Amino acid sequence: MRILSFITAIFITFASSANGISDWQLGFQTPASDVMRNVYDLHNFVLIMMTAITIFVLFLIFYVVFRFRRKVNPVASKTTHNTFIEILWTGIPVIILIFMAIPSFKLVYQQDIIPETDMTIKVIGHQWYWEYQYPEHDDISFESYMTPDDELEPGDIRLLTVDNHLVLPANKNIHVLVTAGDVLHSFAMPSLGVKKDAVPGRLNETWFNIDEPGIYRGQCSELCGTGHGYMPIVIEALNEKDFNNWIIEQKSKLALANEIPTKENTIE
Ligand SMILES: [Cu+2]
Repeated sequence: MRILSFITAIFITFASSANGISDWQLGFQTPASDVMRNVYDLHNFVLIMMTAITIFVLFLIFYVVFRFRRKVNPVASKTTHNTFIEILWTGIPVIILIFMAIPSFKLVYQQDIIPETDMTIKVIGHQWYWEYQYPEHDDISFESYMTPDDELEPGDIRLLTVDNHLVLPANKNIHVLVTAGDVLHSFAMPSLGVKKDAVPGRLNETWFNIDEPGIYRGQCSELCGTGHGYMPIVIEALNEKDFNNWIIEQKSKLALANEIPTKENTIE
């Protein structure tokens, strides 16, 4: 049991690091939502089971190879059936699978059933950027492009930095509508336990609740063309007050933009 907890500890150590991301990372990003914590726990639980089963089967193979080799066991047994053992090796795996299935189904429903939500955002995948809309906040909307290498500031993470963050409140249930404007994309945020296909002409929905303010990073996760690797997702979670201020700021920007006369809205 000590070895098993050691193996799990290695994975956990690799997974938890500042900002949830580190060089040569093995394992998951640090969970930042309740759903992801459950995904993480289920993963570790199954990992322990898998490790135990693998070691046990390996032990059996070695035991049979050595114990029944020709030298020490010249006359081979002719046994072909043993009802008791067959009941055992059918029954025990069934019990193990049930133990894995129960938390697994619980998790599937936790992800799938959208609770009462506090706000809705719409995410639209494009070749190769994301568009974010806030239908409940005066239709604020903007596009989010990856920052190219030659424009990165010190401390920016290459391929995971964007010009406009998806700004959201922390500790709120957020309803996410996902679609695409051209081809298939996928909105994936590993630390929140979210991955939803963005399908042209179809509106998919999911939800998440971010634990605390911070920066969270994801990527498009459905091959969508040559720029697929260059459309990261950056969520900036703010506390409620900062988020409300951000909304006010965006609304005034919107109002200002509408006031400036353009060719289309100037009366001649
Ligand atoms: Cu893609």
